Amino acid sequence: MKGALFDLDGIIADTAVYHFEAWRNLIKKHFNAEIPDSLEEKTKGVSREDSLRVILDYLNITVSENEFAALAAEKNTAYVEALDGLSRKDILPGIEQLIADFKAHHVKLALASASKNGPIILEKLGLSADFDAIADPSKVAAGKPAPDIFLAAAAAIDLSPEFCVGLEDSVAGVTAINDAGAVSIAAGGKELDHAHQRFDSTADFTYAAIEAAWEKYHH
Ligand code: B16
Ligand code: MG
Repeated sequence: MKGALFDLDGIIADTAVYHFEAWRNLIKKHFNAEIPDSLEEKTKGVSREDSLRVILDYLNITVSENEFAALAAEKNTAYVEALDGLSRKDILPGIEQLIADFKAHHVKLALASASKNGPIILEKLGLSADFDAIADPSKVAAGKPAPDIFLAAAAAIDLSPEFCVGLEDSVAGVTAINDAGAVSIAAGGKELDHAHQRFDSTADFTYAAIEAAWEKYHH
């Protein structure tokens, strides 16, 4: 195991709640409609534009291209405002120790997030210096569940994906890691059982358990 490819939202920090809250408020304000909790999983790991498409399709709402772009931009402004108070205390359980252990074992770290706000978030969490690379989601052809962002993250740390583990909390993200050829480690419920190794929470992410999973499942 030479590299770790990290998802951000739901793995490093609990920002998923802010994403969904921003979508909820936007849809309420513009269409006076509610979005059900069941849509949250369908927007996890999915790009801003694809998330908006999922929500509008669910509500049977059609908008012009300009309105679509304006809605996506307004959501992002609200989301970034909500991130204002984000700091080290918002790092999810187990993650700081895991990062320290990866570094002690010379495992390189790359961010493989669908979020264009990844660099700002790492900065606020005080983790920027720990990462060797951040894959740019605006430069990959297809978003998760396509493997592209994980392939880009592995390439950014000069590693073939087979030497890497990928850490994810979303259905789309686990599929992306598997198709990239890395070993998938998930935090979450049974919807993530397609991962090579699933834990209930990031608190269970120990270096020893992740290394054991890589030894068992890499090809
Ligand atoms: P942004 P991840 C994803 O991040 C989120 O899970 C998803 O809900 C969001 O729509 C996407 O980032 C895009 O984020 O609007 O900030 O560019 O889980 O891949 O780290
Ligand atoms: Mg995620």
